[in-house]
Amino acid sequence: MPSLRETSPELKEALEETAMLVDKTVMRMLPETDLPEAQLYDAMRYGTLGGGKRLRPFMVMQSAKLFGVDPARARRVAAVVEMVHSYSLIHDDLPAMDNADMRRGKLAVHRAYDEATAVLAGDGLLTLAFEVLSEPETHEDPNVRCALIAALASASGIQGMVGGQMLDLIGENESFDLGTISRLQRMKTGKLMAFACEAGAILGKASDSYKRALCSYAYDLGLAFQVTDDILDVEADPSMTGKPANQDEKAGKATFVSTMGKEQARQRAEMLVEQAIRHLHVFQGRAIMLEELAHFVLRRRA
Ligand code: GRG
Repeated sequence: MPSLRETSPELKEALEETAMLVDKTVMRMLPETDLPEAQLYDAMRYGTLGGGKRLRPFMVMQSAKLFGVDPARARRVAAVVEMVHSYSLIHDDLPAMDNADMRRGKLAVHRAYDEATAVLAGDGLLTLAFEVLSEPETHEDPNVRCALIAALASASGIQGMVGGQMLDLIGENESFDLGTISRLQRMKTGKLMAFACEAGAILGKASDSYKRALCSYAYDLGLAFQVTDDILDVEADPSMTGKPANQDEKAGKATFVSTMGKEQARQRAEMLVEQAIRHLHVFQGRAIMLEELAHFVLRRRA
């Protein structure tokens, strides 16, 4: 079993550096404006910047490093993934979905602005993400740009996050078995993480076997992440998570904790992290930061 070791100073530093670089990149893509529609830009910046662990951008930067990708290109894709993730959080918080007032320790976008602005801010982030991927600065080879666009569309669309979110909403009125919960979470959370990990390999034109290893790591890690999310929902301090506790139970959702109990859920998360790390062995120790990230997911309190 993996040990519950402290977050290493190297990982902490690398996560902070990624957050800083990604925020700078997003700010360049979403500049302040005095156009009459400035409120939309403000809401998009508000929903993306300042807060969040930046796990997905970190996955992009680290996987890109494995294949010697130009960090400026990797940063653009890292910003893209964070924009798509932020869009999903903005829409997830809307009254029609999770109806959450708080996100990342501050008012959710629809509370800080209004519902229509939150819908448009999410739409704006999702579409901007694809626009950025289509630009030659992302990669000079149009085949690589197309591959990135296709992979992100599949990760975020009906076979991925959007489909997973639909299942999640259905799950409020139906009791899902463990297999269906796992499929839901793989779609809702795992697929975008898999894109984040695979993106570096796509940018670096790496072999399919490396891509497969990174995706397998991401799926196991994504599931472990979701199991810990379910555990945090029942036991975490809202001042750390930035959102109220027991949301899943209130919404009547079947989770890993409600289905298998907290202790078994914790063991499952540990097993998944161990499995995720095993997929990285093909990199012969060069993916140490991704290994550290897997341990971090197990320990996280937010
Ligand atoms: C609305 C299309 C659409 C999809 C929403 C991902 C998602 C689907 C909703 C997020 C709701 C949620 C709490 C999911 C649990 C796992 C998860 C993705 C948590 C948030 O990710 P973190 O912890 O967030 O990486 P930060 O704030 O650190 O970026």
